[in-house]
Amino acid sequence: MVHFTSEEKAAITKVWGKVNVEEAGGEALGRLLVVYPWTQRFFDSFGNMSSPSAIMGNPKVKAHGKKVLISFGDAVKNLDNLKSTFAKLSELHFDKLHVDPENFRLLGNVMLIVLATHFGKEFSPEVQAAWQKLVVGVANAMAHKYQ
Ligand code: HEG
Repeated sequence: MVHFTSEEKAAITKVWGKVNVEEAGGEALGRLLVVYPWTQRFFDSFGNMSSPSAIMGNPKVKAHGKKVLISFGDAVKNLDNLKSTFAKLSELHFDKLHVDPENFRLLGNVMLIVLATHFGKEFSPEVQAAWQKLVVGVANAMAHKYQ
């Protein structure tokens, strides 16, 4: 289980407060689909994903990315109990959606890249370290109900 110091919590919360979930969510999911094309198979109802620009401009990708990032925001509010926070979603992704949990880790890494590009110097090594722990914690929590 990941544990966050009060400094890490402060660093995570500060950055999160400035994240535009609509923009960053679409960008993170879009980049996941471009960088790891096999992840597109989960979204075959999303329409045109024929090129990186089609993916990044796809309104369904943007909408779903926003949904995922809003849900990710629950992690920021529940840093001390990620497992219970994501228990229901973990079950859904396992039972119904059949998403391989490795993809949660990939999405977490893409999230870090998006934050780094948006925040530049503000995304200092210490801030990155705190966020890195968070994305690992969320990926583990999302994988927790897999059996
Ligand atoms: Mg998932 C649905 C959250 C990673 C594929 N995802 C959802 C929903 C949420 C969510 C909140 C809507 C659930 C509902 O309708 O009740 N997803 C979520 C989080 C994370 C994640 C928090 C990781 C941190 N999801 C993820 C990844 C994939 C994926 C990596 C695939 C590569 N999610 C997926 C699919 C759906 C959802 C296929 C259903 C989409 C739909 O048909 O509406």
